[in-house]
Amino acid sequence: MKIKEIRVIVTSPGRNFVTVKIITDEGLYGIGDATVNGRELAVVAYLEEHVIPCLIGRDPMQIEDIWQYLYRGAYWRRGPITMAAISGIDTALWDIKAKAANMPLYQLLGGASRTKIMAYAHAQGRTIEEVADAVLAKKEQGFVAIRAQSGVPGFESIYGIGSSKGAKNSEARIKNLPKEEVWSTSKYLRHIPKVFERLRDVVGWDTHLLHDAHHRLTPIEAARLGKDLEPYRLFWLEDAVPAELPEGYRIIREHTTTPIALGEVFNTIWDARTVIEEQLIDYIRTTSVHAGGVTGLRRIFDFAAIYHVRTACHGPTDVSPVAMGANLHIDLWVPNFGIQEISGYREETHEVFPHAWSQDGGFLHPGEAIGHGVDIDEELARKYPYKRSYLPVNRLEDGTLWHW
Ligand code: EZ4
Ligand code: CO
Repeated sequence: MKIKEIRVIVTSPGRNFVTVKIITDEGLYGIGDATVNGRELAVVAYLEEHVIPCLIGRDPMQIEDIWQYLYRGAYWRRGPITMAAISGIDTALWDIKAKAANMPLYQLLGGASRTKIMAYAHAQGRTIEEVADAVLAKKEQGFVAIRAQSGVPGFESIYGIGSSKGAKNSEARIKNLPKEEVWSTSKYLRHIPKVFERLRDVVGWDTHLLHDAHHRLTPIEAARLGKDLEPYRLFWLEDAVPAELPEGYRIIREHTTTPIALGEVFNTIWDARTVIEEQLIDYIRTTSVHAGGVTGLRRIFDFAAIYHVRTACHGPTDVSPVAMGANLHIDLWVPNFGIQEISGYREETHEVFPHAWSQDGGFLHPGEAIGHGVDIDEELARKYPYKRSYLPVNRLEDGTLWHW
């Protein structure tokens, strides 16, 4: 079997996605997600100009060799753009291999280790009561784990809480540039424990509660938040501190027993090495789209298992249904599974990416289709052209640029 053609499909059914489609001379094809939210076309150029010409005519069964060729062979290793490109190719190749083997991907990985995949949903609100209502609504839908994000008094719009009315007509919105938000760590740190105190009152103790600090704190601030949240027994505190300095997580660990999750922006096992090896985290949040495909993710997860670190694939709307499908196969197999995030997709997104994976209340399953079970309707995809789009940026009250 030979790789005959590789297409890069850019589509925007509600938001931008970059999808790789590898077609073989025997008619089998596979698809992979290569989306980097806000920097999509950089991956397209990387694939089209630098990766695809090297792969035409190669044996698609040699997944490991192709991975090494694209990783080591580039000389310039790692980084989100390179690794998303490798991820898209790798995921499509695993799709082809599983189809050739006439198996769902999880069988090729070693078979199912569980019958269903626990997922967590997002709940958010501007006020504590709005958050409480949103959490109860998700519980009602059958979720046993829920991430709760709250507005902070005095701020119109922050991460995880819908954009404010004012932002709709802002200059940034009109020019289609990044929206700017305002942030105060001290106000946030005072408010969040009150949110979780109330949430335990309304939801009880059987529902897992999670919270995402979205990389905004310093280690000692994160340590204090973790300590303040201990009475409410969080499932985890996510992305407390940017992990460019992974050793910073030692400070958090010294002070709190709140479990720590990290890794949605990691690209390789090297990014994850210190925090896993020193047991500074409890959940590793890498996914197939940003951490080197099925090949990269499996390697990270096996390494994590040695250190009692469990898996928790990132699953926002910008991780496409293709990567979601691949992640679910890994989730079903991986011995040290923890949880899977699902923030949900718009109807148009489901239509462009028909998938065998399914949701039943708060649990997911990859399905029994051969391959990873996710496809792309290319004709429909063409109806949703790419539109430049950015993540917001964040500033402190005095204008200092901060982490969003
Ligand atoms: O901000 O995927 O846990 N989920 C998250 C996400 C990220 C986006 C960035 O593209 O933090 O909402
Ligand atoms: Co997050």
